[in-house]
Amino acid sequence: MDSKGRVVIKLGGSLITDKSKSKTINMSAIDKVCKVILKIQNEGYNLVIVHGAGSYGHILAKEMNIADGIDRNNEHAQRNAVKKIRKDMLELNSHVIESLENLNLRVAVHPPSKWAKGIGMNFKGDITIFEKESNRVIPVCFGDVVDREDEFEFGILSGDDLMYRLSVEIPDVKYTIFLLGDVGGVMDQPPTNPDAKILEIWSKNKFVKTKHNSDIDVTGGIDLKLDRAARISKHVSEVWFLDGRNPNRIIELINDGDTIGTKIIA
Ligand code: IP8
Repeated sequence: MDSKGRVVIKLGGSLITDKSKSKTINMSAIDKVCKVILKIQNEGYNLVIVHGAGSYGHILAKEMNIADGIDRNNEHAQRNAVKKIRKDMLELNSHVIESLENLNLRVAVHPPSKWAKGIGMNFKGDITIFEKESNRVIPVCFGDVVDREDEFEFGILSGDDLMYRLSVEIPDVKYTIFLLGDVGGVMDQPPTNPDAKILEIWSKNKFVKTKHNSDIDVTGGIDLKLDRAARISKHVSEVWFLDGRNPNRIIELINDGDTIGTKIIA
């Protein structure tokens, strides 16, 4: 079957792990999303999967100040932490891969520490490896600790920056989906407020007070995601923030053109 185009999906770290407790996996959430990924492939789309770090990356990265690069006074401990976070990210990734493979989906994993250098949207790395897979093989990557070519030596490359580059540079992306762990989309008020409602549309010039737990997240939480999503929406017409706990909404979106969640426009 000819492909209907590509769907790029990020499984947020707060969906696939408990972000507050070191290395706690949410396997049932992963399995639920992977079943939907199978359905999307059966609908005739190619997929690209990115996942966040959750409690397999953010807690130790925060504790050891990895996002700010090398600290000469704490070099040895930091280098050990970099190794440990990379190993933990591979462990988290292996849970996602196992879930996909249990459904007989074929995958190709591209750990950023092996092919990307630098942080932020302009990191260096050959994105074309993600379009070279043969049909129906799903390329997978994740937020990671990467090397930097400057005096900082290493830093954190967020899955949200990977989402930007992959959505914009790989041809034929029809949908870019950010799956969130604890909300149904972008909320009109901090999600802790019981009156908070899901915004149907979010655009950059609309001010929204978001909740960002800076105690845990070393990248940029919802604000980084929204910035990258708005930039992606200049190139991809369907960019959405959806509730990862209800992944069937992706199918609804693809089949009916609409669903519960937030559409991002630049
Ligand atoms: O959760 C962060 O990636 P993100 C990666 O996609 C690490 O922002 C290792 C903390």
